[in-house]
Amino acid sequence: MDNEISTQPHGMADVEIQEWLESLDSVLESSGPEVAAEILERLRAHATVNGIDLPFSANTPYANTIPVRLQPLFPGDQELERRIKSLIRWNALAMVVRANRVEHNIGGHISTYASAATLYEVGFNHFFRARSEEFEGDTVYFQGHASPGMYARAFLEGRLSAQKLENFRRELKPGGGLSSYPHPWLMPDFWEFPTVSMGLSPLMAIYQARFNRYLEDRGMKRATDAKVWAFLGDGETDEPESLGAITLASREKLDNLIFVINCNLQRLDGPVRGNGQIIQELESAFRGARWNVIKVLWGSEWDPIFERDTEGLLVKRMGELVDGEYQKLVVSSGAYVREQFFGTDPRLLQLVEPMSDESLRRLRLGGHDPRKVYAAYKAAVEHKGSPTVILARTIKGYGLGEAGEGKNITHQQKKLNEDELREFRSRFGIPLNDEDCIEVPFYRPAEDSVEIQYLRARREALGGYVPKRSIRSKPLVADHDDLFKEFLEGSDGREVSTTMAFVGMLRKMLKDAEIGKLVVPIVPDEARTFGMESLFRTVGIYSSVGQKYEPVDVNTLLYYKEAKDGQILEEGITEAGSMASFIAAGSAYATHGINTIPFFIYYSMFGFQRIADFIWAAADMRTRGFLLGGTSGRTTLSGEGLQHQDGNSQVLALPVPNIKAYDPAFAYEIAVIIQDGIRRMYKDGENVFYYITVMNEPYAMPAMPGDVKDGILRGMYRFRPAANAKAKLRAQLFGSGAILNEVLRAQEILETKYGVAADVWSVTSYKELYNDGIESERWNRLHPGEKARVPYVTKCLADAPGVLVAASDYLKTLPNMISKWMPRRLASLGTDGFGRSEGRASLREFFEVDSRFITLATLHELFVDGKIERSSLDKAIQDLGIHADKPNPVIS
Ligand SMILES: Cc1ncc(C[n+]2csc(CCOP(=O)(O)OP(=O)(O)O)c2C)c(N)n1
Ligand SMILES: [Mg+2]
Repeated sequence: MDNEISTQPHGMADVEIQEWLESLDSVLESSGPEVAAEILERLRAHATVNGIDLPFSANTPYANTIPVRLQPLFPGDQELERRIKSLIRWNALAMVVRANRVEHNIGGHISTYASAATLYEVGFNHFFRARSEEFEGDTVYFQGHASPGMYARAFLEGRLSAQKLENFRRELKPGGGLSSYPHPWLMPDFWEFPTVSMGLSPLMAIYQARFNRYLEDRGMKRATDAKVWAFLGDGETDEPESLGAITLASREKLDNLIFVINCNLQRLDGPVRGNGQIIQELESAFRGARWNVIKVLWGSEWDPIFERDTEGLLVKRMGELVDGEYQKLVVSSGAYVREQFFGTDPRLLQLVEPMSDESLRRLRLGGHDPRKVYAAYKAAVEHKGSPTVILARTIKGYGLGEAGEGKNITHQQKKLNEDELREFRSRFGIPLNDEDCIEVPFYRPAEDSVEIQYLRARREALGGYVPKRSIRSKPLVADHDDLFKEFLEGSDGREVSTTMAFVGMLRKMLKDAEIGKLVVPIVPDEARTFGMESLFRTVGIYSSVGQKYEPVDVNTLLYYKEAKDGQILEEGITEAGSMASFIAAGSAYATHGINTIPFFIYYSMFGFQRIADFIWAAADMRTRGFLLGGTSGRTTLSGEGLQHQDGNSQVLALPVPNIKAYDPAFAYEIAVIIQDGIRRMYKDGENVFYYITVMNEPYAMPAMPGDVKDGILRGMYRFRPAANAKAKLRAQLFGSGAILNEVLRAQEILETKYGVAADVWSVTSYKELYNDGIESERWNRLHPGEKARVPYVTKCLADAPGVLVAASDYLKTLPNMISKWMPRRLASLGTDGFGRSEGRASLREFFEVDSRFITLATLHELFVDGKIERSSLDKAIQDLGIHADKPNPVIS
C-alpha cells in the first residue's frame, strides 16, 4: 500500500511527478492558465505522436473547478443573506407542514428546496435580473419541487400574503391559493414556465436560449446579455429529454444559457447513482458536448485542508467514493468522517489532525456555500462561447436533521414532530419560542427590519421581482381579410392537397405587412414532405452562422439557403425540440413582448402521440400558435403503414383543454380557421392554440358555399344539401377531412342507385361540437329554472330528416361522442386499428370508410328503421362488392 502511494506505476518516483507539477505551477504563475493549457495540449499531441495511448477522459478530478485563488470576493452581506435564507427555509417548510396538518396527504415537498436554498438565494440576491421596460430580463426555469421556496421568498418580498401561503395546494379555497408547482395557467401573474414534468424544462430552456438568439439575429429584439437559467434535479437528468439537446446548445454557442444541476445525489426512491458518481457522469457528458462545466463540490471549510495536501491525496480519495457512500458520509458524525473517509491513509488523517470532530462534521458541501456558488455563477455569466452547466453538490433535505436530512425517505417527508421542528428552528435561528414554533407559523420580520430592507434593496438593484409573468405585447390590429380572401374562392378545378393549400397561405402570410415578420415556420426535417421547399429560398433557413458553404443545389431555384436572418426554424429530426421552439415562439408575447406566430408542421403521428407532454406544457404556458399535423388521416397517407398513418391525433387532442382541434377538408375551411385563430390569439389575446390536420391527397378545392364561416369554426355546417329534399328515403351524412370526398361520392351513389336523398355536412371539429355539447348540458344542470341551452349539433340537425351516418379518418369515438345530442341513432365509420402500407383505395376499403361502406351504412340504417327491405340491403352489399367476411380492421 505504502509503496503504491509513494511511487507511481512503472516505478516513477513521486519526486519526478512533483517536478513536473511544480514546473506547471510556475508556468501558471508566470504566464497564466491559457499558456498552461496550451502546453498541456501540446504535450498531449506530442505523446500521441510518440505512440502513447492516452485514454479519453472528459472528467476532471472530483474537486471544485474554480480554485480558491480565482475565487472572487463575495459582494453581499453574507450573514444577513444567511438569515434571510433561513427565514425562507422556515416558511417553505411551514407551508408544507401546515397544509398537511389541515388535510392529510395534500403533499408538498420540503427536501428539494432545503437542498437548493443557497443555489436560489445567491441567484435572487445577485444574479436574476427582472424584466423591465428597459431590459428584457433573465429567464429562469425553477425546479418544480422547489416551488415552496419560491413562494416563501415572495412572501418575504411582500408579494404573496400569508393567506395565500396558508392555501398552498389549495387553489380552490376562498381567496385562492398557490399551485403545487409552477403553472402559468393557474398563476398567470407569477409563473412563466411549467417545469414539474421532469426533463421538459432543460429542453425548453435550450430552445428558449436559441430562440432568443433567433430574435436577435432577425433584428426583432436588441442583443443583450440576458441569460436563461435552468435549475434541474440530478435525478431529472435521467429523463432522455434533459440531455437530449445539449449538443445543440454548444453547437449554437449559447453562452446565454446556464444549467444549474442540484446534485444532492438523491432522487425520490434513493440515490441517483448509489454505485457510481452522478456528478462525474454528468461532467463527462457535458464536457463531451463541449459545455463549460463548473463543479461546485466542496465548501470553503475544505480549502485549508486542500492547501495542506500537497500530494493530491485528498482529491484522489474524493474520487474513490461512490455516491451511496457519500450520501451517508455527509450526514454522519465527525468521528465517523475521520475514520471512514480520512482513515484510509495516515497522511490523510494527518491533514485533519488539527480539526475537532465537530469541525469535521461542519465541513460544508459546495452547493451550501454562498461564496462558492457565487463564484460559479459569476464565472458562468461571464463565460463566452459556450453554455455553462454548474454541478453543485448539496444534501437533500439539508437542515431537516433526523426528520430526513440525506435519508432515502426525505423526498416525501411532509410532517415533522415537535422535537424536529424545534431542532430546525434552532438550527436556522428562527425567532420563535418552543411553544410557538410547534404551531409552525409563517414568520415575516417587520417591514423596516434589516432583512426585509436588504432583500428589497437587492431585488430593486436587479430590476424587480422574479418570477413574474406579464403580457408585454401589443395586440395586432389588422383583420387580414385580404390575406385569406383568395383561398375562399376555390382552386378552379386544380387538384391540390390541403397541405399545399396551407403552404400557399403560409407563403402569403410571410409577405404580409403586419404579420409577415412575426410568422415562425418550424419543421423537423419535413419541409420537402409538405412541399415547403420553396420557402427555403424565399425566407431562408435560420442559421446563427449564416451559410459557410456553397450548397450542392445552389444552381437550382429552390436551393437550401441558410442565413443568419433566415426565418424558418429547420430543427432536424426532433419533434420535441421543434415543439420547444414552438413554445418559445408561442409564448414570446409574454417573455419578450413580441407576437411571434409559430406554425409548426410535422408528421401528425409524431405529434400528440410522441410529444404530448410538451403540448400539455405549452397549453399550461398559454402558448399561442398553430400546430399542423401533416400527412394526416389513417387512410389518406398511403403507403407508409402502421407507424405513420395517423387516425389518432384528433382523439389525442381532446384532453388538452385550450387547444382547438380541426380536421378541415377544404382550403377555405383552413383559411377561415387560421384567420380567426390569429384574431383570437393575437388580437383578442385569448389563451388558446390550434391543431389542424392537413392531408396530402390532391383534389379540387371548392369555393366556400355561402357564408359558412360560423359553422366551420363551430365544428359543422351543411356543405351540400340533397338534390331532392322531398324524397321518401332521407339521410344526413357527416364527413371530415379527406373522407368528406368519400361521403360526397356516397351521396351520389345513394341518390342515383338507391333513391336516397342525403345532405352532406362537413364536420370540421368534433372537439368543438363535443365541448359545446357538454357545456350546454352543464349549464342546464346548474340552471334548471332557465331556458335550456341547446347544443349546436342539435340545432343544426333540428329539421334534418333521415338516418345519420358519420365517417372520418380517425377513431369512431369522435362522432360517437357527440351522438347523444343528435336527434336519432348515429352510425359511425372510422379507422380504429393498425394501418397498412397500402394505397388509398385499399386502405379505405380495409378500414371500411370508402363511399361504398358509407353507402352500406346508410342503407343499413334505413333497413333497421324499416324503410327498406332486407333483400334490397343484401343486393346492395353484393352490388357494392363488399365482402362480409373480410378482416376486421380494428384488431387485425
Ligand atoms: C416526468 C416525471 N416523472 C416522475 C416525476 C415524479 N418525481 C417528482 S420529483 C422526483 C424525484 C426528483 O429527483 P431529482 O431530480 O434528483 O430532484 P431533487 O428533488 O432531488 O432535487 C420524481 C421521480 C415527475 N415529476 N416527472
Ligand atoms: Mg436529486
